[in-house]
Amino acid sequence: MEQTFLMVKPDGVQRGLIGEIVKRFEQKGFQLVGSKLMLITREQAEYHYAEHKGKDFFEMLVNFITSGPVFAMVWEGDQVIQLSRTMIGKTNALEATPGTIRGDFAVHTRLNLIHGSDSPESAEREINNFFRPEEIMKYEKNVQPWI
Ligand code: RTP
Ligand code: MG
Repeated sequence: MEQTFLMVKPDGVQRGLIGEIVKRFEQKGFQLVGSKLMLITREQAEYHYAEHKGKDFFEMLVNFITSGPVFAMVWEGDQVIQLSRTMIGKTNALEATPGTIRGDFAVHTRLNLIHGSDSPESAEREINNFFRPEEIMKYEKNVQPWI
């Protein structure tokens, strides 16, 4: 079963959108297996966004993501990595369509509410950056197999 790392960014926490965002993934049929409200360190942020090191927005990105509490989550389900990226919407605010989280709630590319892992390798790396193994819950959900 696939897992992904999702994180409500400081703007989403400030705007009171944690519940709305969690609701969407629950309703889709994914399973929440880890979550916490936390302040992330500069080291964690730089590691998380290492692929963007050297770009003009890197400093701003690290400053923003460490500026206040984030809501870090691990979600599990079939194809959860790709499907959650679809639910999140495009990075560019002008391309994030209505119906997606960014399309419905965000105006700016840099204040885009939520992060989602973009591949199985990123998901593993990001989960390990933010969670200890004992913080991930394994539990049976009593639902029918069609979700
Ligand atoms: P994220 O990693 O936060 O989930 O977002 P993403 O995959 O959709 O986008 P990515 O390309 O990984 O970029 C990471 C974050 O950097 C900011 N960004 N600003 N041209 C820009 O000003 C620019 N490009 C990216 C966004 O906050 C984006 O979420
Ligand atoms: Mg990314």
